[in-house]
Amino acid sequence: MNLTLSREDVVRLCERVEGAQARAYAIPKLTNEYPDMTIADGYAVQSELRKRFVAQGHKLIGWKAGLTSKAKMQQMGVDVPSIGFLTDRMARPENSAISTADLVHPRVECEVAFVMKQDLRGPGCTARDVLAATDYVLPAVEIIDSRFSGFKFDLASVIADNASSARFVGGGRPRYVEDLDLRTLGVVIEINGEIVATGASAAVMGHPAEAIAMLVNILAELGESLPAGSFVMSGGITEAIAVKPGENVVARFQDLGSVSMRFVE
Ligand code: 0L1
Ligand code: MG
Repeated sequence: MNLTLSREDVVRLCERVEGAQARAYAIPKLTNEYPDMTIADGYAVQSELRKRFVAQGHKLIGWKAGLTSKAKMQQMGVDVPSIGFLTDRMARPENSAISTADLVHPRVECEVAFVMKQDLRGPGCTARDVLAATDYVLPAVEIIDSRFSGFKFDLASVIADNASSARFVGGGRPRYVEDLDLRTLGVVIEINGEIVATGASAAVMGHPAEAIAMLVNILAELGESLPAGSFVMSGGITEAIAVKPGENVVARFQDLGSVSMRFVE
């Protein structure tokens, strides 16, 4: 991986992203100041943030693949997927009230989440390896929150901002992968009872397990692996939908049940 940032710059950018996440304010994309920033630099800032959170007592519970569907890539103007880490502080229970006061640009995505029963290590991890290492899958909603002003960003900046990770809700009906066709699961997102997006799980790289394999292979480039017990989200099946206080969101997944939450001030 091609690093251009010095250690001091990585720490400085990590503090900037951490401040924006913790106090919910928008910041300019990082490449305004560091135009040569690479994807590897973005991951260096993200890794610094992860280590800082863990040192502060946050528990790393898994990872997410992001920008894994054409709809998402087109929506955000990027052409390569990304990964981010998930901690216990980002988890919210099903049917809970989620505050928007501590978020900058909250948007929801419906995703298939995997819970792993075996460690996985890249490079060369395949979708078949992922399916063999999966304990079960369940439906999830990710609440992403880009901290960049006016959604103006590039891949290096998004990756530094932990791929816009903010909150997530898992729920519905956990199922074994052998009992499902994970490529053809239909999903519908409703806001206040109205359908706002529909899709099928093949939108995620042809099969959501492909996104998890990609994630494991990126982890290998970062010198990391995916431990058994991890909760891993495979990426939004439709474009992301902006949410605001007063909205009830229900994501209905074929064969996996539904996941609900409401947004409040
Ligand atoms: O979860 C994701 O697809 C990551 C999205 C990163 C960019 C955005 O904020 O939409
Ligand atoms: Mg997502």
